[in-house]
Amino acid sequence: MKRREIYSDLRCIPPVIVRIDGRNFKNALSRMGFEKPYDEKFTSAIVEAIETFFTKSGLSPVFAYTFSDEISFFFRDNAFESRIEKIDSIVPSYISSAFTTALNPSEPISFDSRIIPVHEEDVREYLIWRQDEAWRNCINSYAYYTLLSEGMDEKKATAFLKNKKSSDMHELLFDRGINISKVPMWQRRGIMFHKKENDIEGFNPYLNVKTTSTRTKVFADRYIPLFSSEEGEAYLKKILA
Ligand SMILES: Nc1nc2c(ncn2[C@@H]2O[C@H](COP(=O)(O)OP(=O)(O)O)[C@@H](O)[C@H]2O)c(=O)[nH]1
Ligand SMILES: [Mg+2]
Repeated sequence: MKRREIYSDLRCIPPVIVRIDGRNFKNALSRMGFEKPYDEKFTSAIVEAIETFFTKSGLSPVFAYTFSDEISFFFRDNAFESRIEKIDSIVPSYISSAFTTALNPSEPISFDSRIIPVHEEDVREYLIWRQDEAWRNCINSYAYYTLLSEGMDEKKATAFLKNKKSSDMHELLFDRGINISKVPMWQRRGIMFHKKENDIEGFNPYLNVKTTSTRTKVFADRYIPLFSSEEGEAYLKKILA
């Protein structure tokens, strides 16, 4: 029987990005009564789950990037000896569980998972792509729920917004008093997590000297630059250094 576990030796080659995405979150979050299009409680629980992942899972991503219901992790090391079944099951199950611990949602939730092999120099292009999606998702969600609030049904709103240019949706919202470029930055650009080393000043009473030690903390950054900008390039360089 053991020989039938034919996928267990499938391996990837690091570095890799692991992206997980909430399954059916549009309906699930709506059923559970989360605010639309963005719910601070939901996002705080995702943030807490990612921080727990960094500090307690024993896995060591270089960074994580999240918006809406998806999270990308970047791994340089060969966690689980790079076994695909391990990575694709443990990462999403850990986050599901950490999210549930943080928020105690009224229904079970789950995430799918995929592994994307990348070269170090592809990471910026990947993040530019996902951040573009964060922006599209942001403007589209605001427009969609605005139309629903005016009494349009879901099918009609989806059809109405299909193939609409960002600038048209921008205008649609502006006419209704919503300036999309002024909504919180994390909704437009996503949230980045990376490790930050802090110097901790202490005192050794036996030796009667001041001491300095470094502590690594996870930092959830809700004010990130556009990865496509020069500032974004410098920002990523620092995180990847
Ligand atoms: N109500 C609510 N929905 C959200 C929030 N964040 C993400 N979503 C929804 O989650 C969905 C994520 O998109 P996608 O993964 O393509 O759809 P899924 O297949 O339903 O998970 C979008 O429809 C978002 O509107 C939130 O904070 N509140
Ligand atoms: Mg989803």
